[in-house]
Amino acid sequence: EICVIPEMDNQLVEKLGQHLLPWMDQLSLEHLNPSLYVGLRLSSMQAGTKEDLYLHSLKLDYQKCLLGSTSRNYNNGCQAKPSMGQLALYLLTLRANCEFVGSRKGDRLVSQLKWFLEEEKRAIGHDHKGHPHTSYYQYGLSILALCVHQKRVHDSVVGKLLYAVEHDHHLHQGHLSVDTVAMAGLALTCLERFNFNPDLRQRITLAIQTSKEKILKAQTPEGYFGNVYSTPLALQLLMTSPMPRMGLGIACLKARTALLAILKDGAFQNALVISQLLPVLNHKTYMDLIFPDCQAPRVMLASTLENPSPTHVSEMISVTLKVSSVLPPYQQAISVLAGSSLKDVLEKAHELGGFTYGTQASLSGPYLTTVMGKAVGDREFWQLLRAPDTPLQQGIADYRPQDGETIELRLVSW
Ligand code: B12
Repeated sequence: EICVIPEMDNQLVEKLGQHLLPWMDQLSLEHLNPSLYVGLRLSSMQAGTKEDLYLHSLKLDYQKCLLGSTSRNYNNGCQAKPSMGQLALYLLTLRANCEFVGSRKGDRLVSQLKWFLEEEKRAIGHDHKGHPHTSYYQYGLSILALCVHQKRVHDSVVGKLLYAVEHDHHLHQGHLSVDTVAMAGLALTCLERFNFNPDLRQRITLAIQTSKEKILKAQTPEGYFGNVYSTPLALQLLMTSPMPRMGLGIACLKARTALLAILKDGAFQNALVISQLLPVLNHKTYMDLIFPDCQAPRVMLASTLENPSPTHVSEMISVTLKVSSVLPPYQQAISVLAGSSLKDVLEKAHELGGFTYGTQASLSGPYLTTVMGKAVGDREFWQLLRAPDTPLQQGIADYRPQDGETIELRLVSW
């Protein structure tokens, strides 16, 4: 059986693409997002010169910050070095533009990524009792990035990913992370295609099968794999190759129907998740970065003149903000304009006094790192929940609370 996503309404797909355009005007290192470029190149749409300029900025900044001077107090305007996963996404960006790393600079990037992986391998440890400093998601992503550039990694590095798939090390707080499993599956699929680790061949084939089965089992009654936002990556993996008798075809059709409904609802606001979905809607996956088709015709995206929020409501709503992970606990009803984001609520609470918070820019948007002066420790995070106990599926910038809702910020380990 095969997983196909039949053509979707062009206008709907174009609207998604248009969502990316404003992000592509933001060319500071903090905002540059290699995933956007990859998603657009694997989509049926293009942004013309804006896209070229974006690639140019990505190259300048990433190369400067990754290869720049190593002297401690001279950091050529780089706030922070891109992380392992960001470096991996940058390598995918180059492939999306049909470039191979080849030059001396490129080789240094490859070495850096390999070195990152070695460090992570060490952190996981011989007995697999430890954890990567980043995550298995970034571990898989990095192997994938090297693989599409036809760069091999040691069996011992691949072995850690295999072990994680074989032993459910993708659990986040007891829940299967479908995104992580999908990324691992994509990385292993690439390795299998090139037969880069022949001694591991059987285990790789089996682990790909296992990750697909896990994802199919994680399908919700509505049709999502995991949740709505992990469905794009899950589909990318399922679309890579057929599977014998697993109900694959039906499962994918069901996911497509669910996606279509939620797309019409406008649930895909986040540029990163859009960038993971666009390839799927164009029957492409990250596997297509192995031999990308850079000549494929893509339609030009027109920026919409449509005003962003045609809502003229000035209605106020009340949202209760609660933090119990600190002493004394904080709880306060905050009144904000209807349609405000959770970030607006936090900001308002801050203005009213008695509440502080801090964020860090990430490819998914502002990531909440500090609440009431309490910063997250190793493998901890500030979880966003709707009372009593429902974790939010969106971040503070995207989630828009309803009137009367209670939002809890809870420090948890993962
Ligand atoms: Co998360 N997370 N996550 N996450 N996470 C994903 C991004 C995704 C897509 C998963 C999903 O639901 N399918 C959603 C976002 C959906 C959307 O945008 N609409 C998601 C969500 C919803 C959350 C939470 C909001 C859940 C909650 O609390 N209810 C929280 C964030 C709350 C906050 O702001 N404090 C959350 C937490 C986590 C943990 C478990 C802590 C880890 C991150 C810690 C770590 O890696 N050291 C986590 C991971 C690993 C991921 C995952 C699987 C990979 C991210 C990654 O490494 N990307 C993605 C899956 C995906 O992207 N499809 C989900 C690659 C690197 C290169 O990109 O930007 O540098 P990066 O990575 C950083 C950010 O992604 C950040 O942590 C990464 C490491 O520093 N981060 C952020 C992780 N999750 C989220 C979520 C949001 C909204 C933001 C702004 C940032």
